[in-house]
Amino acid sequence: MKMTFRWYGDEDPVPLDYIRQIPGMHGVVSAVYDVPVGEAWPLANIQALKATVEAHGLALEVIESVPVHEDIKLGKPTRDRLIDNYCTSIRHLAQCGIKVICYNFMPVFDWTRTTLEMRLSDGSTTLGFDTATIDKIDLSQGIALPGWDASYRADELKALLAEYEAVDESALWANLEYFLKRIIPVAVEVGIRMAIHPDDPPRPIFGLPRIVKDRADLVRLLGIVDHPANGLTLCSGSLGASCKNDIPAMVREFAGRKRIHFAHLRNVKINEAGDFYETAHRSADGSLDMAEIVKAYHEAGFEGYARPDHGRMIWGETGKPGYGLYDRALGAVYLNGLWEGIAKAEGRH
Ligand code: DNO
Ligand code: MN
Repeated sequence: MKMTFRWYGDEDPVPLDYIRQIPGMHGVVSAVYDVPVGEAWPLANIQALKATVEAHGLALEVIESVPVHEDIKLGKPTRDRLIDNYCTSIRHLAQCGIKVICYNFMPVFDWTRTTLEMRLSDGSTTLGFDTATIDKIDLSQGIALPGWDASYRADELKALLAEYEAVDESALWANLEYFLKRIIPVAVEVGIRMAIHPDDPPRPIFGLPRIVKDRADLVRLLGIVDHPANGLTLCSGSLGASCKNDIPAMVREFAGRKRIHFAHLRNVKINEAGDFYETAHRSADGSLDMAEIVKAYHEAGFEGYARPDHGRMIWGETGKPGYGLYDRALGAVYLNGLWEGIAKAEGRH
């Protein structure tokens, strides 16, 4: 397991020098942020990012994410040109030594929360999701959702949602299949492993379909192109927000099949209604048994990349919610500690 940390480029308030000081840190996962979604990432931009990261003693082998243009998810005629661009990005990334590309296929919204600063009893703040609040939101008034309110103008959002009226789950599957059948052969050719991130949270939202939310979806997805290049980012906190998902079992199955290339490790406190909030990484702090999850990776001989996914805001830190330095650093060290303990215990038997 190679431990990594998400870094948002030069704008990130967490400097690479600090990330390097986290014990056991192999590298960062990042992206080219100044190219509009849908355009190919120029080689020079990727090379510059890689040089910056490596100059700080860290590796850049995972990209999170190369975003998928909405027209591809909608299956519009423009998708062929956009998929060509996506393939060019894959080729350029491979030329720069990238091994894994994380992406997702969620319509319109990436991860969605109803609060970015829920206060916990220890005074820290965290991200939370409340189903009753979500179900009350009227998107025709624009997005009044934390983290999203500035992303689309009200009229743009309305037009985009109208286009999705024709896209149900089966149409979205067909569009994902079309995309995978075009990009995976390119990934195979250049030695890149694609790793889809599951839907977060794992449920339909605002009437938009979501198709990467449970074991059956993952099995179906991997079957579309049955090759290791068509793989997963297994996000414990995203899938684990549904009490129907058994994360250690999913890890055993899919890491056992060598189809997990990137492990997102975080804990969540959940209830039956689907409400949840993100906790510190320890098993005792949330609903997921993190030790069991890490053990499942260890038993599967996992050699891929992992990262502490999100963290709480602690010790007075401000910045991008979920992506502060301190709690994610504690998470990385805890996860590496679990790994070492499990490795030693198994070595004795
Ligand atoms: C949530 C996060 C996401 C993720 C993207 C990947 O769990 O990991 O922001 O990075 O959805 O495309
Ligand atoms: Mn994740």
